[in-house]
Parts: sequence; C-alpha cells; structure tokens
Amino acid sequence: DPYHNDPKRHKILKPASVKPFNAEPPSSILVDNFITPNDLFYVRNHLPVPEIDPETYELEIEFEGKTKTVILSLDDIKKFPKHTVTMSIMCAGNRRTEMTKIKAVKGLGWGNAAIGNAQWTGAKLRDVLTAAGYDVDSDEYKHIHFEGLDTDPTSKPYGASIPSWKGVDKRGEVILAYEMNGVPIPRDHGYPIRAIVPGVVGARNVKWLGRIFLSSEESDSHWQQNDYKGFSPSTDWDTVDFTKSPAIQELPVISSICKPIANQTVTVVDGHITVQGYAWSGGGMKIVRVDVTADGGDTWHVATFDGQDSNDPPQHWAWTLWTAKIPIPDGTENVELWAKAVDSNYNTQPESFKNIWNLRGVLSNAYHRVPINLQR
Ligand code: MTE
Ligand code: MO
Repeated sequence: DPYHNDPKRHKILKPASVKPFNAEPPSSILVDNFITPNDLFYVRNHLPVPEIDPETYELEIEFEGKTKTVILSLDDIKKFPKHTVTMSIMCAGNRRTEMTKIKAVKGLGWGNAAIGNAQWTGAKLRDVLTAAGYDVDSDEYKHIHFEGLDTDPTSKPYGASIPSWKGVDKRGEVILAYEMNGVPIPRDHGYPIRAIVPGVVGARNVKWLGRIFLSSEESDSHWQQNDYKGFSPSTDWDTVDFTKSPAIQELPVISSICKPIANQTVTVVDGHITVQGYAWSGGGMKIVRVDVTADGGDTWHVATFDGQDSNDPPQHWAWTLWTAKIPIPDGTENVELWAKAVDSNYNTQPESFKNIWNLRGVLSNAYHRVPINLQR
C-alpha cells in the first residue's frame, strides 16, 4: 500500500477520498478563526504523502538550456531573509457539489470548505532565484515550474507552473515556505518546503517541493495541461479540447455561507437571524462588500467584516470573514439565504450555476443559496 506512511489526520476532517487523502472540515468551523488551525485545514492530495528526511532534503533549481543545477538544503533556504504572508489557499473545485446539482461533473465532491487561511513563512522565490544566478528583471523565461516529491507509480511527480512574472515580482510575494502558522509545515501540507503562490489557485501551490525549473513553456504535467481549466457549459467530454483553455491561475471572487448550514432550524431573535461566512478573491484583490438576501434579492443586507487583513490590493491575499444580521418578517417559517461578494475590481459572483457549469466542476462561484427553517 503506497499510502501506508500517510500521516494521521484530525477526526473532524470529512474525507471525499481516502487514498489519496482528500478531506475538508465542517464549514461552520471556518468562520470561528481568521487563521485556520493547521489540523483543521482541508487536505487535497493527488498521490501518497512522501516521507522526507529534513537532513538530506534537497531542492534542485534548473534553467532551460543551461547545464548548471543549483542545489539547496533546508538550512540553505532558511538562511534567506524570512518573509511571512497571510493568505488563503482554495481548491479550484471548492463548492463543486453545488454545481453537480445542475448536471454531473468529474471531480471530488467538495462542499464549501476546500479553502483555508494561514500564515506562511519562508524565503522569497525572488531572493532564491537571484542567489541562483538568475537576473529576475530579465524576463528570460516565461514560466516557473514546481515539481513535488510525491510521485505516481511511473515515478512522475506532481507538477505545475506559474507565469514567471508572478514568481519574481516584488509584489507577488511568492515564497518557498517552511512554516505554516508558526510551526514547520505539517506533512499533509507540504513538509518541509512548499511553493506558496498568493492569490493563485491551490493546484499551483506545490507541496513537498523538490525541483524548480525555469522554462519558455508551461509545465507539461497532467494538472497543468489536462485539468484545472474552465469550459463552456455546452462543452462535454466528446467535444472538450484542453489545449483551447488556459490553465487556471488567479481565481475569481467567491463567497459562502458557513453558519447556518442548509436545512438547519434557526431561532429568530428580536426579529433577526445572524448569518456568517467567508469571501475571497484571487489575484490579490480585496473584498469590498458582501450582500446577503433572504427574500430572493428583493432586499439585500450588507454584511460587516469580522476578519480582514489590512493589506491593499493587489497584495490582499487573505479571505474576509463576515457577519450579516437579517430581518425576518413575522410568521415566516423558512427562507433561502443567498450571499454574494464584490471585490476591489467590482467583480462579483454569477447568479446561478446553470450558466457557469463546466465538465470538471471548477470555478464554482455562483451565489451560495442556503435554505433554512425558522423557529421563535
Ligand atoms: N502539491 C503536490 N506536490 N501534490 C498535490 O497533490 N495538490 C494541489 C496543491 N499542491 C497537490 C499539491 C491542490 S489541487 C491543492 S487544492 C492544494 O495543494 C491543497 O493544499 P492543502 O492540502 O495544503 O490544503
Ligand atoms: Mo485543488
């Protein structure tokens, strides 16, 4: 069993698959903390968790067309100036099960908790590449590949790439992280080194980083080329052409209601109920507003923010936690809550899943709709 060395996980994580391990916490716990505790952070593994000895760990850095390989130990990476970013990581498939209600999709059945927010500490990729002899202002290579030390049965590693401008940009804050929330990164989340790419889809935040490769081309990995791409709702498995869609990088704006949960019975207090959730946007955009309605959009109530980073866009990497107080007319026995967020570019969420359905069930960011029952 290639999975026999996988780490122990918190019982609260609900597996969507066990081998490889994929699991999310109950969404209600997300709004309890601005920083998601490490053991409650969703896990998305495609392969067995590699067993890595920190003493012998090596990171290889290579440049296309050049023979030299730079090799760094864990201690070498820790010698660079330490940088911390607070940022959310979200899977492109977060909230997929809601999209599935329109029509089946291929992908793990994620609820709305395939997202978490953490403080990541490490060396700036910009500094590491500069030390490796790369002129970060040269634009010499278009793409930076990241390869994990997790491999499939044919020894092919998990891999992805990002545009190089993002990897070396001063404001990009891409780091080679060795700490998650102040402790060494747990095995499930990439021990000992993980590429942290703020504002960019989870899939490019490569865990158990073993190799960095600068190239004129994107990564040719399955996950870059034949997965994590969006398509028209009318594209099916007979017509899909993965070469025609770009790989997902910066994610669109999303929000979700975490409390109450669907079909919960909620007590009306002083004619009101309290609704809590998260909102987040990719590319370093900031959430500027969250609107909630309980009457199908006739009246919208603006949420207050409980947790938000002070960083300005385009370096606003963390999610926003919010609370809305919703008035409930006397006698109402049930309502459907809807939430939508607006980011600092005034982009907002699509109204329904019907028009954004795609065969892989990614980018599932339509209004969250949560039916609840009321009691007094
Ligand atoms: N990195 C490696 N090496 N192997 C993986 O399977 N999964 C990716 C990404 N990095 C993955 C990886 C995906 S799809 C997501 S959503 C995030 O890691 C999940 O990060 P987490 O498990 O720390 O929440
Ligand atoms: Mo993912």
